[in-house]
Amino acid sequence: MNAPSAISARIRGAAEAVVRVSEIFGPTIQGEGALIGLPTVFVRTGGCDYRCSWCDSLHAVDSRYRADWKPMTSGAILDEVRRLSGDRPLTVTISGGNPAIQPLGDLIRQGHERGYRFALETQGSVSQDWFAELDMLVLSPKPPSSGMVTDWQALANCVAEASAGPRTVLKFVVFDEADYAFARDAASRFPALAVYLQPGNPIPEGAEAEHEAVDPDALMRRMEWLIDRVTADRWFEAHVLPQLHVLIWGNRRGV
Ligand code: MET
Repeated sequence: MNAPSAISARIRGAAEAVVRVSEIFGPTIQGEGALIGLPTVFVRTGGCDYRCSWCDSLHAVDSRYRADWKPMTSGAILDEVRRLSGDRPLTVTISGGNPAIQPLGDLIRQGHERGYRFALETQGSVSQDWFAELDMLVLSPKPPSSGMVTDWQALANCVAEASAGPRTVLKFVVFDEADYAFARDAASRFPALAVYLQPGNPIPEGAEAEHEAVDPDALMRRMEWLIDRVTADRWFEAHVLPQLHVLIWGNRRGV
């Protein structure tokens, strides 16, 4: 007779959803997109269904770092967020990896009870019903330079799950003309969503993704190119922003 214990194990499992966490750090500022400059604590989950060629967070993506990912309950994550923020509610940024493959509904609900807000960053390949409980959903479909292919139906499902809840925005990394064309096309499919564009941050030749070195001049030239591109096109709804954290800290982790 193992049915009751199987059921109680399931109930226990549901009550203690475990999230794979790569790192929790802050407070710092959100470095990019719609919430740029806003103080935040980052919760970075481990594991991703994508392998972007220029991934800047491989330590949260590549399974060779898997041993560093800690299984944490929602309660343990919230305790750490509260400790880091001195128990003063702020906007928590959930990133990854792809955080959409983790069970995060409990964390959002428990955090809301304490006054915390939640912004989630994902490529939009996986949707969850708890998207509706977020405060902001940042969908960041990956352009051709990433080597990934966007599943438009999956992205539309993400937008639909969030339609009654958070503010949803689109964020694009743009390295070249093909990426720019991709961003225009993707944005035209979701005309109600605000668009944030940022120039790509090339990982220097031979360097690891986590390497600190960046070339700020090259980044500014890409920024200028992107602004020229957007204004020449009269794409007046798009926001163009640099990655502020890269300008300040390079590719350093934990800031
Ligand atoms: N996968 C998420 C996104 O695409 C988190 C950042 S990418 C490492 O927005």
